[in-house]
Amino acid sequence: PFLENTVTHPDFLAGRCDTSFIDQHPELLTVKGRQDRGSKLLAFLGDVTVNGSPGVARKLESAALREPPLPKVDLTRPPPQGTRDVLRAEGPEGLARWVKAQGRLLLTDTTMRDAHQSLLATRMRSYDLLRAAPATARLEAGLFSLELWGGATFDVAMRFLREDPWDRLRRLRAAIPHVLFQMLLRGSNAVGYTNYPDNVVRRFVEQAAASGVDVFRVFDSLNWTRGMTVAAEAVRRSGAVLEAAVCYTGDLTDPKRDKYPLGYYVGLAKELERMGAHLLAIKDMAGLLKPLAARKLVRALREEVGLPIHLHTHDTSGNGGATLLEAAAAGVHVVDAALSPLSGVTSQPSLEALVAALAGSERDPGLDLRGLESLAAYWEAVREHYAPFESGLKSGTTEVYRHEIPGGQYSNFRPQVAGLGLLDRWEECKEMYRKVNLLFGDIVKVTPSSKVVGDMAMFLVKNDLDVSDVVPRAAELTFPESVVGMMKGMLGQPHGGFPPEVQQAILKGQEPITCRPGELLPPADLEAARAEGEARVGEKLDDEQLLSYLLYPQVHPELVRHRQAFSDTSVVPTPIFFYGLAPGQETSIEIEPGKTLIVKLTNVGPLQKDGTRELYFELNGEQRAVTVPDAS
Ligand code: 3PY
Ligand code: ZN
Repeated sequence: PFLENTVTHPDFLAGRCDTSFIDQHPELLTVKGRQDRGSKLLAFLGDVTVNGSPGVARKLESAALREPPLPKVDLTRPPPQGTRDVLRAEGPEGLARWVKAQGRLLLTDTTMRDAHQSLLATRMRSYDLLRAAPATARLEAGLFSLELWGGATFDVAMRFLREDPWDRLRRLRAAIPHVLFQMLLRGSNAVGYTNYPDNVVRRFVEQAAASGVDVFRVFDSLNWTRGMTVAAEAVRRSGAVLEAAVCYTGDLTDPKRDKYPLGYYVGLAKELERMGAHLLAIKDMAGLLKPLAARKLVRALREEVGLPIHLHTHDTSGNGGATLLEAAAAGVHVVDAALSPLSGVTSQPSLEALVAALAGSERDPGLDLRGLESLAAYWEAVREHYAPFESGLKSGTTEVYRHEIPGGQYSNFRPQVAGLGLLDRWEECKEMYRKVNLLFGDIVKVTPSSKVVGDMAMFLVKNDLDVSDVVPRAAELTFPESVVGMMKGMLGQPHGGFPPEVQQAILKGQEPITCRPGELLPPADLEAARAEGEARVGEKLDDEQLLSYLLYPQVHPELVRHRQAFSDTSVVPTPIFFYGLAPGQETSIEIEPGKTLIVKLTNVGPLQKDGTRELYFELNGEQRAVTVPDAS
């Protein structure tokens, strides 16, 4: 019925049948009854084999990719106890006391979130995360936490990987019961790019805590603490750990850059302490915190603030490891690092290198290096599967001290620039990013404020303009919506305000707001949204799905339609998911524990007059044919 419906559909006949065709026409699949899971997966495999995967510009040969070697660990023994047991026994305040009482340096492994966000455009699939989970639970039992959720992963999982971020969280939680799970929450922007109504932010936090998040790193993209209050309260009420972040920008070692002196950070940290934070994060999202600045900052915060301090940096300059060691010497309690194959440059510094550097010292993290190396061998092979998503940056660069592009944005900014056909002007785009930051008054740049600076930089380069054109030529220019929104106050208020002449020019007479944007948004009617979402996808939405819909009302229905058409494709091995099969190639897909499909592509038929191809498969030894619209 699927094929019959498809090839007679008017859009299809008119050639409007790119890879989103099926997503937009789920009715094709339901008109004449449900298909079994095997057929749906074959339809998916046929589609990716013929049409490729959205966003994959360069197709790899999936058969040539090696199988990532899993560490040899005894999985019959339960994973050891860990920090989550401390939280359960002592509560968030007790956990904070426990952290302060440790002499060893505690570590957070960011491999499963920021590392791939910063190196591979956030494309790491649950398939690869889940396979590593049982070994991680055992070999990294001594970590402070695993950062594995939030930031851009929520959006990218749904939009590009076509998988459910909640499902990822729940399944990782089941496999790793004893290590704290940490997520990155963008204050009132939650895991999105705009402001959400307060009740949506609250419900999101409650649900994330219920589904498995223990530690919420909450930040505001302009360091505007008022923008963090709703999320912070919700985290505390849920019984989870509130790790409130001060975002670091500028340069504490440069007396000429005096907009953000030590006192600025200490003042902010005290505000966050008063807000009820259990831990304080220094969030150095671009890797601007030089080693000597880290020493100064950690010392000052230890003296002036009672909270345990958790440092997050990026290794973009190549100085990240030195920054962590200086911070460790100055008494930081926890630091972020990533397993070596996903460390370095725009990601975090290497976790194993840090463990090795501190071995035998009073800050020895106490993790087994050999065990970490065996996990690293797995991730090294996994990374090879994601080659088309590499950002292209091969080595550290001190340029970051000038352009100040966050690590998590860098791997996305370049493809955006390429998408606008501006890659040959990449150097100019980075320089424009720097100039736009200064035009806006030298602001904190982290999602979403960093995206606004990036949008403006691309806008100016694309239109052959300079920052000096913005004020005099404002009347004739249509600035990006995100830029207007930020100038209007929709991301909150920056330290010192926006330069008034720039703000007025961009707003063209609109009045900026100074209140918390969430105060202007009426509460979302959750049950009405649920009914609307259910009507759009033709199935029930549970509380998790409702939140996905509230945060991403366009993307979530596409995810559901993808599942309706193709079933849950998160079970497909990564090389096949992105690059499809070649004739003669076989793969096995475990659709649920103990239930495996063996799929072999035997042949790909020629292009038919109607724009389709016939693909011939063997599914568990049985011949099957699939007709796929060829979008090329
Ligand atoms: C995010 O918000 O996704 C970030 O990683 C910010 O650094
Ligand atoms: Zn980061």
